[in-house]
Formats: sequence, structure tokens, C-alpha cells
Amino acid sequence: MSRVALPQYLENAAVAAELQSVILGLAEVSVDISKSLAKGALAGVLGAAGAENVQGEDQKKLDVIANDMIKDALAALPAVRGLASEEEAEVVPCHTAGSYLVTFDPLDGSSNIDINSMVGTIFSVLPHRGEAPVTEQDFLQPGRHQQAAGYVLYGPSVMLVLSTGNGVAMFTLDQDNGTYLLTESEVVIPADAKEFSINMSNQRHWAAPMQAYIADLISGKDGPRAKDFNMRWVAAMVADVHRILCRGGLFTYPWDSRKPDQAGKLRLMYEANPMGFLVEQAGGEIWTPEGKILDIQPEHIHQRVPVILGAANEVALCVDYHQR
Ligand code: AFP
Repeated sequence: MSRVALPQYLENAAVAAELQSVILGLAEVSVDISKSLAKGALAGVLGAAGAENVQGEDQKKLDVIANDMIKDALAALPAVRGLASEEEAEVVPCHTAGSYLVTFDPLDGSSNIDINSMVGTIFSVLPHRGEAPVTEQDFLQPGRHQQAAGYVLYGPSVMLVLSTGNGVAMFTLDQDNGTYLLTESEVVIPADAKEFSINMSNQRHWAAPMQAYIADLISGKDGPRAKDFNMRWVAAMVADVHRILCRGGLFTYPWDSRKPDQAGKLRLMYEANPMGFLVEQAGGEIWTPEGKILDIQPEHIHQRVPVILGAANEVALCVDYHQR
């Protein structure tokens, strides 16, 4: 059975040529990143880079390598007006005639690298309007403005998951020739959750409504939910969201009382918004306890948010615990 390759899929979907070039550029560099990851210790690229990023997090060597590879790939594309990365303190202006802005997390879950667990690349494509040189302000658009969003999951197989606003498609990398082939079109999140995804070790630091919501899940069929749930936590958002796109559930990284002035751990512009775009396109929801994440007007490029995402009815119930 001949499968549709990514370039043909984008043509069939009548995606604008400039947007195609951005998506294909990201897909191409992800193949190179996957090769670096596959070499592991043999490439001498595991471990810490010996520096901190703008988030105050210890950078892994592969964080820096992947970030530089993606920056170079995007900077070579005339369609890219500017880029912003989790690993870059400031936005990076690119081509003055470009129509798109790209935000990305080059290696999400990078703390998993040294234990050979799953990591991913997350990307978000926003429109750029106006003539002046690009500034951070141009990037500060609600997630609903995204023209495309997706991720690459470097797992047992390498998968690219993408939406350009007409549903979600999944592509699997053909390692023999470096092409992404369509393996799932029209992805829909199953309605009812059987699994939840949260870092349980933080339980004592959550707000009371989240403690109550999770406690009711854990009480299983003898509790108010009258059914048993399972838990998964990969510690790489890309992997946890991929599981939810494939088989449903709820993922949350809530506010934590240890950093009361920090809204959450996850970043709005290059984690929550792109993942939220995909989840909504697959029939799911993504909220903070106060409202829909894709409607948030960003205030700065590294802004953080609490995230509740997944099956629509399960997200609604979790938000209801907070709004009671
Ligand atoms: P790293 O990229 O620093 O590993 O963080 C990954 C992440 O931002 C997100 O992908 C995970 O869901 C979450 O953090 C894991 O956080 P914990 O390490 O607190 O479980």
C-alpha cells in the first residue's frame, strides 16, 4: 500500500506554499536531530551542557545542539520572519519579507535524554503582519492565531504530528529514505478518559481543587467517579500528549504552591499553545482553571501557564472542580 508522503499531503491540503516550506524545513531538520539522538552516548552528546538557559534550567548538550540545528534551518527559509525558542532569551529576527513567525521547544523532555527515554520537538507557526523589523511584541498572539502547530516524537519510531487547522494527521518516519509517510489522518481523541497524567510527587503542593479532582480519580470505582483509572507520566509533554491523541485521557501540570508567583511550569508560546492547537483540532480541550488557553493574550515570550488538556468532557469536569 503506497502511503502519502508529507509534501504530497500538504499539497493535497492546499497549504500555502510559504507555510509548506516552513513545515518541510522543520520536518527535514527533525530527521537530523533524530539521527543525533539515535547515536546516544556514541556521539558524545549526552549529559549537561554546563550552562543554564533563560528558564534557569540546566541545558543538556542535545538541547543546545537541537536548538542550533533548528535555528539554522529556519533562518535559511525566506518564509520565516522570526523565531523564538525555549533556549533563546530573545526572539531572533530572520527574513524581512517572511510571512511567518515560528516558536519552538527544540528538545522537550530533555531530562529524559540521559536515561534513553522519549523526547520531542514542539513547534508553532504564527502569522506575521506589518512591515517593521520583528520584535517580541509580534509573537505575542493568542494561540488561536496559529497557522500550524505540531511536534516530532523521538520514540521507538519517529513520528511527526501536525495540524494546519483542518484536523490532525500523524506521519511516521521511513528511516530507509528519511521521508515522513502518512500513517493516521483525522485523529480524534476518544471521549472518555481511562488514564490521567500528572506528576503525583507534587500532590501536597497543588491547589485544593486539583487535590480533590485527582483524589476522586484515585478512589476508583468505589469513589465518586465509579470507575478505575490508570496513570501514566513520561515527563515529556510530547509523549504524554501523543498518548492522549492516540487513546484519550487527561494531562495536567497544575500551579504549585512552591512557586506561588509562577502560574505553572509549562510555557505558553511553545508548549501549551501548539499542543493545545493539536488537542482542540482532535476534538479535545485545553484550559487553565480559569479559561481556554488558546484565548490567552500572551504578555511575554517565556510566559508560563497551568495546563489541563485532553478529552473534552474530562477537562470540563476537572475545570468544574476549580470553579465550584
Ligand atoms: P524538561 O524539558 O526540562 O525535561 O521538562 C519537560 C517538561 O517541560 C514537560 O515536557 C514535562 O511534561 C514536564 O516538564 C515534566 O516535569 P517534571 O520533571 O516536573 O515531571
